[in-house]
Amino acid sequence: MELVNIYESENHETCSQYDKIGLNRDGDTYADKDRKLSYTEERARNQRGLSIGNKCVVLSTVCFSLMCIFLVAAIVVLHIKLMAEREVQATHMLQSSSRDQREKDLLQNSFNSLTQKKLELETRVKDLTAEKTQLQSNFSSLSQNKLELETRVKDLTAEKTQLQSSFSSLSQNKLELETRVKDLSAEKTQLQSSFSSLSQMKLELETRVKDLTAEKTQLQSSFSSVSQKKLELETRVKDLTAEKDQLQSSFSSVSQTKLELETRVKDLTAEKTQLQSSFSSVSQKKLELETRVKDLTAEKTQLQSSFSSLSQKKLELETRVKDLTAEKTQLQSDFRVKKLELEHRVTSLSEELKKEASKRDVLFISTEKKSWSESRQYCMERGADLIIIKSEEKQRNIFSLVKERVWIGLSDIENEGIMKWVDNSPLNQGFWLKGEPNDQGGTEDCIELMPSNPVLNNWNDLPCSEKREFICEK
Ligand SMILES: [Ca+2]
Ligand SMILES: [Ca+2]
Repeated sequence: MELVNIYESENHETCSQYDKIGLNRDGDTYADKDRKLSYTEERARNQRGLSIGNKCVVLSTVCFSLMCIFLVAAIVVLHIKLMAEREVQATHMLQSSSRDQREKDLLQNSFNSLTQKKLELETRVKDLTAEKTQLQSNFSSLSQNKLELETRVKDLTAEKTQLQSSFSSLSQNKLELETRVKDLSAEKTQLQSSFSSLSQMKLELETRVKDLTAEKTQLQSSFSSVSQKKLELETRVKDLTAEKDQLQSSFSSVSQTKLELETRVKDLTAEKTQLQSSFSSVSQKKLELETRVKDLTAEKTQLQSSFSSLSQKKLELETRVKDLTAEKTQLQSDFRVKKLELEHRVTSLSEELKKEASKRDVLFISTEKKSWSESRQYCMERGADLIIIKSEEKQRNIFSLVKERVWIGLSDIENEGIMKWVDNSPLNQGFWLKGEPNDQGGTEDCIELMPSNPVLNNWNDLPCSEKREFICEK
C-alpha cells in the first residue's frame, strides 16, 4: 500500500511538471508545438510584411528562433520518453500489487468455498455410503436381474434370429406379393378392358338374341307350317308308296301276262305249224279229191254208157258228189277263215316280235371299252348316240341293265362346268355320286355311270380319254 502511495505522489508531481511546460498527460505535446510553430511563422510573416527592409535581421532572428524551438522540442521529446518509461514501470508495479491482493482475496474465497465444499463432501460421503449400501443391495438384485436378463437376452436373441429369418421370408413373401400385386394390377387392367369389351359384346349379343328370338318365332311358325306340309307330304308319300306297291303288283302281273303270252305265242306257233301241216295235208287231200273227181268223171263217163242202169247210181253219186263238194266248200271256207286267223295272228306276232327286236335295238350296251369320243363315234356309225337319261325311271332302268362302269351321253367339254347332253340339251336333273362332279385336276369333262353305287347317286366326271363300256341309244 505504501508503494502504491509513493507511485501515486510521484505520478502527481510528474503531472504538475507537464502542466508547467504546457503539455497535458494525454500526449498533446506535438499539437501544442505545431500550434506554437504556426503562430511563430505567422508572426514572422507579419514581421516580414511589416518590415521588408529589415529582412536579413528578421531572417536571422527567425532562424535563431527556429533553432531554439527545435532544441526545446528535442528536450521535450526526451523528457516525454523518460516519463513514459517511468509511467510504464509504475503501472507495472501497481498492476502486480493489485494482482497479489486479488489473488489473496481469491484464495480466501477459495478456502471458504473449499471448507464449505468439504462439509458438503462429508455430507455427500455419508449419503454416498448409504447410497453404496443401497447400491450393493441393488447390485445383488441387479446381478440376479442381469442373469435373468441374460437368459431373457438369449431367448430374445434366439427369438430375434427366428424373427429375422421370419422377417427375411416375409420380406421375400412381400416382394413376391408385390410382384403378384403388380401382375394382378396389370391383369385387373386387362380384365377391365376385357370386361368393357365383353360388356360391349354382351350388348351386341343381347341385340343378337332379340333378333334371333324374333327369327326363332318366325322359324317356329315356319316350322309349324313346314311340319304341316311334312305331314301332308308324308300322307302323299304313303299314297305314292301304296300306288307304287300297286304298280309293282301290276308290273308283276303284267310280267306274268307277258310270260303267259309268250307261252301262248309258242303254243300258237306250234298250232300254226300244225295248221300248216294240216293245210298241206288238206291240199294233198284236195289233189286226191280232184283226182277222185277226175276218176269219178271218168267213171261217170263210163257210167253214162251204162246210164240207164247206173242213172240212179249216178244221181246218188251226183248227190254224193254234191255233198262232197259242199263239204269241200265248207272245208275250204273253214280253211280260209282259219288261214286268215292264222295270218292275222302271225302278223300280230311278227309285229310284236319286231317291237321286241326294235326295243332290243334301241339300247345297245357295248362289251368292249373305248374312250368317250370313240364310244360316241361307234354309236353314231350305227345311227344312234350315247344314251340320254332325263328321268328317274330311265335312270332306274339303265341302272338295272348295266354291271360295269359305262359312258353316258353327258359332258362339259364345250364349256367347263356347263353339262350338256349329246343332243345339245342342258342337264336339268343329275344323279351324281356324292362330291361329284369335281373336275379333279381340271381334266374331268365326261360323265360315267357307276353301278356299284346307290341307284340315284352314281354319276361321276372323269377324263374323256379313260376307257369305259358304253350305252348307245337310237
Ligand atoms: Ca369338267
Ligand atoms: Ca370326278
